[in-house]
Amino acid sequence: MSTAVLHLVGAAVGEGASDGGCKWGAAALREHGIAHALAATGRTVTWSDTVTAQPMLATSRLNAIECFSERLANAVTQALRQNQQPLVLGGDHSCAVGTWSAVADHLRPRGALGLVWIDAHLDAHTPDTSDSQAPHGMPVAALLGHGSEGMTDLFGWRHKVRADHLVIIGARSYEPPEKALLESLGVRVMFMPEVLARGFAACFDEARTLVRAGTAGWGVSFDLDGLDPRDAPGTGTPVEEGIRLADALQVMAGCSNDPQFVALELTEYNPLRDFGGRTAQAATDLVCAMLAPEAALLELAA
Ligand SMILES: [Mn+2]
Repeated sequence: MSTAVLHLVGAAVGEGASDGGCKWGAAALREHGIAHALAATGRTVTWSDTVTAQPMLATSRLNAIECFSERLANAVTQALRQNQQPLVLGGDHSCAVGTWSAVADHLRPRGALGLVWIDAHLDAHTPDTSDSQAPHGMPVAALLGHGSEGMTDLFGWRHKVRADHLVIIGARSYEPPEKALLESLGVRVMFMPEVLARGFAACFDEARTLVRAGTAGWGVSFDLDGLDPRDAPGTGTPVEEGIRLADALQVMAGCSNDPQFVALELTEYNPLRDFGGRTAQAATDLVCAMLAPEAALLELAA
């Protein structure tokens, strides 16, 4: 759907993490010129109002994320109703609950949502298992239907993503209860040793095939900490030995040209740790590669 208008939604949320720096991620990417770079690939780009988490209107951190999720979901729904392609810019990864609940709800009359989740972590905690109680460690569980009702039941229904329609790539830092939940549900996780052994290209191709099968549309939730910190140091929770940026740029280039591709989300950019702006540039290059129209890619290859 790369002919669709690209609808950028800033998700100003850092309350889901222990270090709130990601709250400023979308604003920093905007200032860095991400919209201009996307327009230069040939896409038509529009911004909607930034959705900002409001802890002062909430009763707890979890409640702040629940309220924020609902408001972000409404913004993403508006973009989809206008037949535009959402690009959600986080924000800590708790924003995924709002983003993908909206996409799933939009697709629902036609079928299910497929999701490729790129991340150093599994993000599959629930309030019952999380030591830190940080909601950015919970969106995968919530989308699968486990966790607080305010996160699982947006739009009045649960199980936004089915286990067999979700693939996680790049995981290398997680806790036993998260792995146990995903194993019990049968989610395919490509841990980092598998990515290093088979190569990112083979892994992403397999993941794409899996999430496209039996779904009405698919998308990518890209946590920047899935990348190697040598390429993207400015993230919420960096973990050594990740996916190399050059591989991601090459392998994911043009993936939005698939008519079944619905939305992209980029999360956990922390400008407070991005000295020199290298991570902002990595994030910009990534979204441009993934969202570039066919023509722009052919031009690059020539
Ligand atoms: Mn994450």
